Amino acid sequence: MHLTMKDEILQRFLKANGEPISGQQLADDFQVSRTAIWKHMQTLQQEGYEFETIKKRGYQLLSVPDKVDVGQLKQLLQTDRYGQTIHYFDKVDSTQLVAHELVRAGAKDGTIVIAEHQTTGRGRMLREWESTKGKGIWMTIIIRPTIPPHQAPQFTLVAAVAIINAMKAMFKNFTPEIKWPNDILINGKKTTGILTEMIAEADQVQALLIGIGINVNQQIADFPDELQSIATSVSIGEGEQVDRVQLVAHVLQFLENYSDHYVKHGFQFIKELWEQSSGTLGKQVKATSLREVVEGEAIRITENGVLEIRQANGEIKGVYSADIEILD
Ligand code: BT5
Repeated sequence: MHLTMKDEILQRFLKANGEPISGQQLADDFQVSRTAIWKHMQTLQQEGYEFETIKKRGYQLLSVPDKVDVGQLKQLLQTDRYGQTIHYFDKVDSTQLVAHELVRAGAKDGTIVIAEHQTTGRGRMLREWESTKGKGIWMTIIIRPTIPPHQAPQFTLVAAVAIINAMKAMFKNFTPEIKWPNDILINGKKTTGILTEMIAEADQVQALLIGIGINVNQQIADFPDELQSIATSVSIGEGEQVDRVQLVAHVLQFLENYSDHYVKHGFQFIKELWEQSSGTLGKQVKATSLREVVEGEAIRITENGVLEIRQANGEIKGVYSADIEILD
């Protein structure tokens, strides 16, 4: 991954553990003038990094802003494509809307849009997604898999298992569960929502826009009243402040692996992972879709990602897209 000089300067300060580094030293190392170094320092300060100038010793990094640091993210990422192009914003209406524009402009497979704050974050069916500033991961990944349009909904499940396994790799104090189709729950409350949108021709997907919203560092009081009883965050589950950059890097790594695996080898492996983390199968559920309400036991997901429900009269119904209420 190519780092800009500003990113590399920042890395030097992060590795220095609070020790000062002189402007002359940096100028020598990067073979540029001290003025050029000073300009990069100015930019870092504008981005919220605080430095103190210590006479004869140079700049000392005092604090880093609480934001998803793109330089750090680039450094951590070991993916081939996912996250190799990053569009970072302090504030946007919705990362999905920005991603749609980028797709029209020809954005590459794996391009991500990430924002600290969304003013009109979106859920499914134009519902609102609350995106508190600086506390979550509000991100859209543009992917261009070679698949027919009817396979697109399975990517919601691919994304769900990627996020679940990223969380399991990083956190020990909770076990995240998937609620079909697009929620991740911690202790029964929603911590993550996924919104998969598609741009396609009749027989071929042009792009999928996988929107991922993860509540990371909110405390309960940070949520609006109407969400306080149904929402939670990773930090509440884990019991400590969480490094968002690490979590983004893990999610992108798992997502790249799983979507490549899915495109090459089909749904079976994803299905098994999904079943291992399902908080829906075996439960009594009520599925409300635009067309109907189906109640019964959630018995399995099919090869197409459809949820099958056994109703009280024994009849099995497949549900394609719905809101699920778990009854027991
Ligand atoms: C979702 O919709 O769960 C998909 C959410 C996707 C959000 C991401 S953020 C990055 C990208 N850019 C966007 O604009 N969107 C995507 P759905 O299943 O329809 O759930 C929406 C419902 O979840 C709302 O009606 C609320 O009840 C609830 N909700 C809203 N904000 C929440 C939050 N922060 N945490 C937990 N629940 C929330």
